[in-house]
Amino acid sequence: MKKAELVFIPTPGISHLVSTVEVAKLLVDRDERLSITFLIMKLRSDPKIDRFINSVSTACNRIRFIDLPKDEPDPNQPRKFLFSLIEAQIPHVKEEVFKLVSQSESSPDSPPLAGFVLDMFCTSMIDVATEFGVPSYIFFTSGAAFLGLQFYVQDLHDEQKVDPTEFKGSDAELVMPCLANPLPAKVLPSVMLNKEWLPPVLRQARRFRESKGIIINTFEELESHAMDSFSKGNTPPVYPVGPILNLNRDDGDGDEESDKRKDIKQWLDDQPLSSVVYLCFGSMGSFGVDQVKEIACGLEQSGHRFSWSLRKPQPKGKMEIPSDYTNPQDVLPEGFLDRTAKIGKIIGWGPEIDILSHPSVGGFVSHCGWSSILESIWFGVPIAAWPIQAEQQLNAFQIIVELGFGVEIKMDCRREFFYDDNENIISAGEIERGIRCLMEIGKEKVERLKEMSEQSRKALMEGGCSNTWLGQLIHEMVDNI
Ligand code: UPG
Repeated sequence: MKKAELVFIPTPGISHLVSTVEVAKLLVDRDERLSITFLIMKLRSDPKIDRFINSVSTACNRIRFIDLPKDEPDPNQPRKFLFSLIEAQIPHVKEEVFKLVSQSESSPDSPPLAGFVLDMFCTSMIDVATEFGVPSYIFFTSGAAFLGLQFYVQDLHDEQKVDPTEFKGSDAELVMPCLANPLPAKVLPSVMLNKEWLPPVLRQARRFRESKGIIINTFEELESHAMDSFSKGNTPPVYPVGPILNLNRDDGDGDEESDKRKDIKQWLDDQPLSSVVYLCFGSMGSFGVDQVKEIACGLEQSGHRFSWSLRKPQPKGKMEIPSDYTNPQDVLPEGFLDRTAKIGKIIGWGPEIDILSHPSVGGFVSHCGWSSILESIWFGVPIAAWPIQAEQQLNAFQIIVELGFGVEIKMDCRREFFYDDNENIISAGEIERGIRCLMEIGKEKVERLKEMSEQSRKALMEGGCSNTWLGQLIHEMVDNI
């Protein structure tokens, strides 16, 4: 039997790490010839990440994890931090891969190295794979439309000599192959409108083109337009193998996290069917005190039941997961907790999968991170879009305009990468309106969402699109070496 070893290199953010590990699980579960070594970049110890990694390495004996040496962020260069962290790891990656290759050469039982699977931000490691004479695959944790947009912007810049940053503040609408509708320039991701960030975005897209294939966390039925555009364009093969979700979260037993989980479940069990609006803004999602007060007022005015993942603002200039408040009343309007005691629950970091899968949850106010979108589709919970950063404005456009099952808090909302005191405040009135729209969402949208939810489940079943693409990917990775 021809065996093969893959080296996976994720970036440290929890959403990227978790979905990269989940795709590795899909691969080893599907084909017993495969084994995978993860090289993990650690910023600092995070119990959530540590627990997740421990549970996977205990459960899957063909996936193992090696920690790369820790690197501390340069507080003066928060924007450059991710890329410099990745660059700094290149020598350590070479060292670990060298050990792996030497081991496989000296022991007939060790599988030969067949390739690298790199997080979308780790394209500089393509050169390392080339040095070892193996191909690189990219794992793209966002949707196919964002991948298509990156190729479109790079083509616009390199071939048509248009500077995309000139679209900042413009009313232009851009027609591009990866979307069925014209994209208003005001929902272009900030990185594409910013002179400092554009060069790495362009570099990334150019390097994607050098890879042997791009594995993507989506499914054909969700993004058929974007997937068609790849089959016509000048790109490497794109493998949509999603939705890749971490549905069986194991939080251990008897610890703080599992007690919290039980408490939230108990509270949701006591609420009527589809009555609760869940608010959560992703792994890095938090707001300053002024915005928190507006959200509280908007919620109260809407009169709907709620479960709110309220967390402290990210420390300025640091890539840290925001922590929970010890005393949320310190930042909420006076008397808010008493007045809403019977209808609301402030939860801090919460078990999103448990919440979205609970029948009492009827709507999700979300920042539109790609994993949250896939999770909400899977469980058929409609989203009110409140994008913050990264590619989230585009994701909001997709669910509202392209797919027609999302509603809007504000589709073109954005703020600086790292927590910014001068964030654009969304008023309580806008939030109240968005929540009402969400909780009174029309039948047609609900039907469309339900249909997509069913498709997302079918995609992973035997004979489903993503399941078939996964088979083709493995064939490419193993049979052609
Ligand atoms: N989550 C929880 N509890 C919380 C908050 C988050 O379980 O209280 C989970 C959530 O279920 C999801 C993940 O954390 O699985 C968050 O992922 P995602 O929704 O993708 O958001 P981000 O963490 O913000 O993800 C980053 C980028 C986003 C991008 C995504 C994938 O911010 O814009 O789409 O990575 O590339």
